[in-house]
Amino acid sequence: PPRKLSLITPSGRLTLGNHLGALRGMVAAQDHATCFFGVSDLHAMTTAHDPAELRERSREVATLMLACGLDPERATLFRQSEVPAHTGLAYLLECTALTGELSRMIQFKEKRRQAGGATGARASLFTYPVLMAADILLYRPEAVPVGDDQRQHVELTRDLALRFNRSYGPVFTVPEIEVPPVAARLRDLADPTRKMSKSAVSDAGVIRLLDDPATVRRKIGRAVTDSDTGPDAVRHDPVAKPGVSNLLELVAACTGSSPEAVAGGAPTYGALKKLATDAVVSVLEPVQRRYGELARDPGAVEEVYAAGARRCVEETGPVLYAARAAIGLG
Ligand code: AQP
Repeated sequence: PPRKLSLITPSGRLTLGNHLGALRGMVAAQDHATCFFGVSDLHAMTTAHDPAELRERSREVATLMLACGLDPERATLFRQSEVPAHTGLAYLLECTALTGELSRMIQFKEKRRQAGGATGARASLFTYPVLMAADILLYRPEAVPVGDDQRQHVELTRDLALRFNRSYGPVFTVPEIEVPPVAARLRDLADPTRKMSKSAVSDAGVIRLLDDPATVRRKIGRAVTDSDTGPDAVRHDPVAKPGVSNLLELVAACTGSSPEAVAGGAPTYGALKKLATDAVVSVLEPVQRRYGELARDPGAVEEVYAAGARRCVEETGPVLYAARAAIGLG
């Protein structure tokens, strides 16, 4: 079976976008791939963070991954920080990477600006793509599915792996870049020009996986639409009607339908928002029920992640060992 690695960063509380765009696909992959699914807690420390909040968010993400259907019998679930090879290999790759190529990373440039420039941005923000390369190379996936925002980082991963192999010997499997099947790309309900993000500054347009039905209804009720009152106001046209199209896509993704079909069943914006609320509540209900059960037994969740970490230590140890030996250590 193919090998698959996916990480979710606890940089905020998980959103419906994370569920529809990532977790659902991870659940499906469990049946046909050897899966490693991680909470990338180290990646949540590249910008200002609060220790207690990080711990709490990591715990919540770990529990929600199970609540969404990830199954420790079929996939290995772990926290990145509990598998020392990630940082161990990252250093060896830092000795392979060049400051020039890291300086060119678009995400670094953007996030450095947001963090207040060179005197506010952490060094880990600069080296983050190298840690990501280590995350990937340790698990030897044949391919990495990437959206546009991560493409440059996976290209760097390939460059580093090829350079290391050329300089020191064939240690790494160089992953192919895979264009993922079009997954739902949810936008912020309050600002449909941006994607729904767990680290968004305002919560108003972000549906969290643990939002109760009243909160879902309120956020969808206030979702931005437009002032079109024509007979065909409810239609899928992402350029002219981003807010309405986002709601149509949201319902389609939740119900396994198409935006056009959804539009056919919703004559007004009010009807569309009612459909959207019902669809989201039905998707969240089983996740929240399962989350409630899991949250009552945090020890059992911890045991799943401890077992996953042990499995990952076994899996990654030989790769790190080979890289250390090749580069001249030990
Ligand atoms: N709005 C979205 N629609 C569909 N999929 C989404 N994903 C994120 N937002 C949406 C997918 O969820 C996974 C999470 O990956 P990540 O934790 O590495 O963070 P991210 O991609 O940067 O997601 P966020 O929620 O926007 O987090 P922040 O705010 O920290 O940047 C990925 O598979 C992503 O595609």
